[in-house]
This record gives sequence, C-alpha cells and structure tokens, in this order.
Amino acid sequence: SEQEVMNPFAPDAASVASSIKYHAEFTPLFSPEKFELPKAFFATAQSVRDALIMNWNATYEYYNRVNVKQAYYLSMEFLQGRALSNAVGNLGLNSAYGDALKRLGFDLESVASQEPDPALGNGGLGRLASCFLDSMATLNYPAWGYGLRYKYGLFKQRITKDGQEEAAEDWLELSNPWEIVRNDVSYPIKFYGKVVFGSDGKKRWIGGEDIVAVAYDVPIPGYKTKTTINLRLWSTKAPSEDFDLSSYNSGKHTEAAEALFNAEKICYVLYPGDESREGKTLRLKQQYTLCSASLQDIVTRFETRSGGNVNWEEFPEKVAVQMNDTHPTLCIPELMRILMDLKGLSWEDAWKITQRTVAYTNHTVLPEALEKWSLELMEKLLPRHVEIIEKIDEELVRTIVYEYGTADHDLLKEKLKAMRILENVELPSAFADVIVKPEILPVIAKDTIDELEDAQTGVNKEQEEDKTAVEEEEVIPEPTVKPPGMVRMANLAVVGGHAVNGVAEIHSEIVKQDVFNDFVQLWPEKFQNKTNGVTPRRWIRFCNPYLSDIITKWIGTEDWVLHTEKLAELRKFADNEDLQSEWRAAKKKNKLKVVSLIKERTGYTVSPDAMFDIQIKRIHEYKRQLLNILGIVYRYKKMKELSASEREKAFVPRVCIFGGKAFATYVQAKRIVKFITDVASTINHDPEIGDLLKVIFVPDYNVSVAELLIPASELSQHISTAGMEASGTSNMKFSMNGCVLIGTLDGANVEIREEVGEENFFLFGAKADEIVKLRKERAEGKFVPDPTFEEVKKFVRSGVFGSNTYDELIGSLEGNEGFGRADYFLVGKDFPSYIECQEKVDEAYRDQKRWTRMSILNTAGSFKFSSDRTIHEYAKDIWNIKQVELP
Ligand code: DL6
Repeated sequence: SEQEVMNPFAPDAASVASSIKYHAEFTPLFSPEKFELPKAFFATAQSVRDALIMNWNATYEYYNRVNVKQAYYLSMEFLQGRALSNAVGNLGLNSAYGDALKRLGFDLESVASQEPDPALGNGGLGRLASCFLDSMATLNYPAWGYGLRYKYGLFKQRITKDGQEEAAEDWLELSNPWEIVRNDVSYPIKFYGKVVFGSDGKKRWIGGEDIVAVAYDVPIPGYKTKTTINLRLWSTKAPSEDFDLSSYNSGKHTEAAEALFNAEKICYVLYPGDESREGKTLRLKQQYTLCSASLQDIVTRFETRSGGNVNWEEFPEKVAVQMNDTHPTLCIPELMRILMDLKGLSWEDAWKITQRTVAYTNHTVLPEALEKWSLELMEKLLPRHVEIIEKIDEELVRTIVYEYGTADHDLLKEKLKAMRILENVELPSAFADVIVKPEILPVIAKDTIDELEDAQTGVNKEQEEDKTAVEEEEVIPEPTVKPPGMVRMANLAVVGGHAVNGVAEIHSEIVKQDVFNDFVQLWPEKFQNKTNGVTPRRWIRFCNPYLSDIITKWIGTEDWVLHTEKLAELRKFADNEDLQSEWRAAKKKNKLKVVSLIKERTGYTVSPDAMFDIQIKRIHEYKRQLLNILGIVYRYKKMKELSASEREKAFVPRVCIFGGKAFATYVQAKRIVKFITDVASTINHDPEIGDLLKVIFVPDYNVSVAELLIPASELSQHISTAGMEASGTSNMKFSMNGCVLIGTLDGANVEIREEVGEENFFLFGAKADEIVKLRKERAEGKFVPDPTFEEVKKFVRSGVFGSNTYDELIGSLEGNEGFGRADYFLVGKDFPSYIECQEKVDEAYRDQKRWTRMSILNTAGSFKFSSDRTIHEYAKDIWNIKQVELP
C-alpha cells in the first residue's frame, strides 16, 4: 500500500510470519499440538503488540522528557471494538500481515474475526471516547484515556420467544492480548472511615476499607504516525494481607476470601443494577475508584516530571482533565482532597487549581439521566469528600446570594433551588457570618435571612407559625416525609470545572437555554459547543475498504483519511455514471456480507436487491424504535390490502434491520424488542409478502456488527423526539458510508442535513421548540390522532402478530390508565409525517441514479464529522494542549 511504500522500516511478510510463529510457540495460551484460528489470532495480536510497544514506550519517554501539557480523558466507558485490524491498518501493515498469514494458511479477515469485541461501554458515549483516543493519537496530541477494566462487558443479548435475555459477556475468558498489567503502578483507594484532625491541624481521612487499584495499559496507535498513546484501565484488588489465612486454615474458606471478593467485585460489571442500596454503593465505588486512581496517577506524574521542583500553580499548565459526562465528577472533590490534605495547599489555592484543570462534557438533557447521589450514602462512603462538597456548595450559595440578594425573594429562592449542589438540604449555617455583614450583601431577601437563620437554629419560622395555627384549630397535621438530601453531580461539575460543553449545536443551545441556564447567566464564558465526530479510520477506511478504494481513486489520493475535507471533492463527480456504477457495486458487495450475517444470526434469508433500511442504537423510548416498527406495520397492512401486482408496483422491496440492547431493567424498552421480533416473525413468514418486506432484529448488536451493517446501509433512521438526542454518532457513520438518513431535526442530524444538503436528507416531524406545547396539548386531551395512527394501533391489537394485544405498549401511546404519560415521546403526533416521508424515500429509491447521487453527496458532505475536527477543537478551546510529533 501507499503507506508501506512510505515506511522503509515496515517489516516484510517473512519476518511477520516468523514473529507470529514465535508467539504461537513461546507465548501460546493454547496446547502445542494444534495451530488453529484462535491461536492464530492471539499469536498475530502478540506480534502486532510487539510492534506497538516500541512506539508506545518512545511516546511515553518523549512526553516525559519534554514535559508537555497532557490531557486526560476520564470515562466510565470505552467502547473500543476489536483492535487487530485497526492496529494493523493504523501501522500500515495490512499487506505484510495479510501475506504472512497466508503463508501460515490463514487469512487476515478470519483471524481478526476471532477477537472478542470488548464492550466496556453502553453506546454512543463510550464509542465517542474510543473515537477520541484514535484521533488524539493520530493527531499527535499528548493525551491519555483513563477508565475501568470491567471483567464482564455489557451483557450478551439473546433473542428468545420471550424477547431479550441477558447473559454475562466474559470478554477476558481467553485473556486480552493487548493489555499489559503494570504491577508497579497501583494506588490505595479508601472507602468509609472517618475524618479527624492530624497533629499538624490538617484533616485526615482514616480507617474504613482499603483496596488497591492496579493499572492495565492498552496501546492506542495513531494512523500514519509513531505516536502511540495509552488507555489506562484500573482493576481493583484487596491488599494481599487481607487474605485471612487463619480463617482459611480453620476451614472458613469463603470468609477468608471475603475481602478479596469485596475489592474485586467493584470492577466486575459495567453498569451494575443500581436499584438496590448495594447496587448504588457499588456504582459509587466504581466512580470513585476511577477518579481517585487516575488523579493519584496524574499527580504522581506531575511531581515526577517536575523533578525536585514542584510548583502546584503550574499543575493546570501541565494537566487537563476532561470528565466524560457526570460519572467522573468526583474528580473535583478528590483533586481538592489530594491538594489540601496530602500536599498541604490552602482551600483557595486548591480550588483555583482544580477549576483550571477540570472540564465537563454533558451528553444528555434527559432529567432522569442527570446523576444524583444520596447524600447519606455518599457521606458514609466518602466522608471527606462530602465535607469538601458541602464547602463548595456553601461558596456557591454565597455567590448566588451575593448576585441575587437585591432581587426579589422568589428569584433568589428559585436560583438557590435550581443551582445548589445539595438538594433538599438546609442552607449552610456558616451563612450567618455573611448575613451580619450587610456591607457585603446590600439587601438580602427576608425569606433567605429566615432560611439562613433557621438553618442555624434548626427552627423554621413558618412551621412555628403553622404549629400555633394548628394548636388553635386543633387539627392534627399529616406527618410530612422529608425528601432525602441529594448531591447533584451535574451542578458540581459545572461549578467545579472551567468549561462545560454540549455535543452538537442544538444540544449545546438546549444546555444553555434550559438545563444550565441559571449557570450561564453567572458564567457565560464557561459554556461551549463541541459537535461530536467519529474516526474515519475505523468508520470508513477499515470497515469499508471497497468504498475507500473508490474514494481514493476518484479523489486521487488517500489523504482524505486524515483530511476528510477532501471528501468534498466527490461532489463534482456525483452524477458521473462510472463513479455511480462503481459506488453501487461497492454497496452491493457490502450488502452481500450482511445477507450472510443475517442468515448466520437469525436464519432468515434476505434479498441483497432490496433496500437496506437500518436502525441500530440502544433501545430507548426517546429514540423511537416504536415509531419505526409501527411504520413497518402500517406498510405491511397496506401491502395486504393490495393484489400481488399492485403491491409490487406500489412498494420498494425493503429489508428493515434493527439492532440494539435494552437496559436489563428497562421494561418498556424490552417490550419494544419483543414487539419488533413478533412483527418480524409474522411478516417474514407471510408467503404473500416474500422479498417485498423483511424485518430483522440482529441479536447482540456491538461495534463489530456495526462495522458490517453501516457500509451496507442505504437508508438509516435517526428519528428521536426532537430535542432529546444530544447528538447521535451513528448518523455520522452512516452518512460517511453513503447512506441517506431519515430523521428529525435533532442532535447532529441538524448539522448533517446542513452539510449534505436538504435534498439529500429525509426530514419529518415536530421541531424541538414545539415539543413542550405539543406535550401539553397531548396531556390536556386536545390532540386529535391522525386516522393512519388509529388504523395501525387497531391492526396491532387485532391479534395479527400473535395472541398478544400489546396493551402496555400501545397503551403508553394513549396514556390509558396505568400506562404512564400519554405518548410522551409524541409517536402519534409524528406518525403521519413519518409515513409521508417514507413514501418519498420509496419514490427516490426507485430512481437509482438519483439515489446514488444522494448517497455520494452524503459521503462528500460528511467531512465535518471526523473526530479529528472535534479533537482539534477540544485541544484548542478547552485543554490548551499542543500537537507534539515524536522525533
Ligand atoms: O455524545 C455521545 C452520545 C450522544 O451522541 C448521544 O446522543 C447521547 O445519548 C449519549 N449520551 C449518553 C449519556 N447518558 N445517557 N443517557 O449516553 O452520548
């Protein structure tokens, strides 16, 4: 390949083959007599890792030597996907490895398909983190990722006659060839215990439960660069002395190992069920482990790089910490604790340093997803951190009162209610100090003074007054249950960081106008937009080699992989018949691969000549898989009403493909999965319909499945209720791969449509600024459903998909008693415009020239959505780090 020609040090096939054979023999993991595919994968991966280790060490040494400012991306999720093809591709060693494996009797693709797909993430947020790592390495930014090494990834999904079933995903079963355990990099992590004053008058957190976090490093190679950065994942274990040998010897084997299990279980699973108190405690332990281990590591590196000359004020000039959502927000009190309690800094200095170091990305506006922790639980588990959070809250209250003290009482109350970090917690008693200094606060609202005084004395005047009234009237009041105190992590993240960003333009606007509007008024300069992106290496170059070759041929260079703006050059060939027929041929080859995947995973045979219409993402009501499947049901009903010849004339043949996991305890999402599979089994077995319509639910959707489906897609669905999808990233991947999108004006759809052109995007549905009004109308019974919607619901209830009448599912669209909010996601409202839009899709697809042009213009217009662009923006606007190329 072009790259191998450029790289005179690239090993040849013979030396690669001998390195693979060496590993098969000397680091085998399998018995010696056989050399089959699984062993070939491990030996190949180990051989690639050898090549990475040199660059990895060189990168680390260089950063140390020049003491660069480094960014650290902290995330509870990294959805890495398979690493072999990506590493071989980034190193430019495809032909060397391809040929070497051929000599050994294998082919690279089958060997690569042996790799377990590490699912240390849930969906878009984790996959974004992994795309970012690829871009950081590729662009030579000094940056690392920090996460947790979960023993079990996101569950394995099985589809049975009852719907989704979950099973443990033991991705480490055969070991992980990419990771290196650093036994010399471990940190103590403490839980519980108490806070005392040391003899020096400083606070000390003592006692409690101690565990150890150990570093497992994974190399992240950049594309066409030596830079290989690090993803450090923490695993937890008990200190070795915690194994109780005497209990063990006395036959109490389980008790003897209890401490070991308690420590190890912290990193067992991604997203442990957190309905129970135990589940919540475990999740909080996970979050704290990530923050504490990573910050201890970062601080140690800063000290080492400073030599004997540590100047803490320089910390933010050497370190940037990005918190991926609120999950790592404990970074803020943890950095404060380390700086004050362990390094002896004052509160003021520690606070300045912390704020300048840390930044926060918001990934959702769904109120139920904005994390809150019980204050009581946090106080038990992390007593010192709660003290620090209380003080941050107190300082925030001071700022709010100062800012709004002269305004009307209600406004001040509202601000305190919306902005405080602590919820349902009385105002800090220290406020009395402020109150008695009217020169600081010109006028303070009377209510606030009352509240502040009450907080001090523990008496509430209104209650006192009420009590008197009650006594007079001799009415016994209902006992009121005080809501529990909570810690609002998003508010803490906004207050403690120097930057807050949303992930698409429309989302960042909603963040500013709505979710954090009160904070925007105080600190407008903190708020930014960083539209997400995806790596063009994994998401076109490697997953779609057929299309990549065509792009390279027509643009005349492979540079577009690094400079995606070159994709725009395809625009001028959009109507060229030669390009069009090559383009269609590539799509067809990718579709054929999916035909095999579908056969293998579901047993169904589908036609590669039908339109491939795909919706793959987590199953969630706001993403509206229900709208898609009801649209399919409607289509099916219309087909059944026609004669065979009319049917064929009226409809474009389609294979409608779904993929995605429903969170194990999300009942409604699981109902949707069940409904899709029920509809599929009726339609797919209907002999009258044949290839005109097939519905496929691909089980166990993951990154590797996406890498097959996206290149084969022709239409993809991004149909969330407007305002609810922060960005979406699969929309970007589809568009890059020449897929036309049908969608609402939501998340990154808005920007994609702008870039690819309105005529190359199928738009429907209500707009974000109409949603509140529409919901209100819906709730007040003013909504008149379209007859098509009534018709489709009636059809579902008629028993055509089995005996189930789907009362809960269809009921949720109607707000019947017991079925929750009336169609909160506005499926009924958007249904007619969705159906109409789907008719336009059919019409466009019938004209293959027009469709291919739309497809080419999607790829050409997708260049903005490279994560390289996003990472340049973070580096410049938030992290203030510079590209450093290795000598
Ligand atoms: O920013 C990455 C990704 C967005 O593309 C999705 O729109 C958004 O839903 C997702 N957010 C989360 C956060 N948790 N929740 N819910 O996964 O982030």
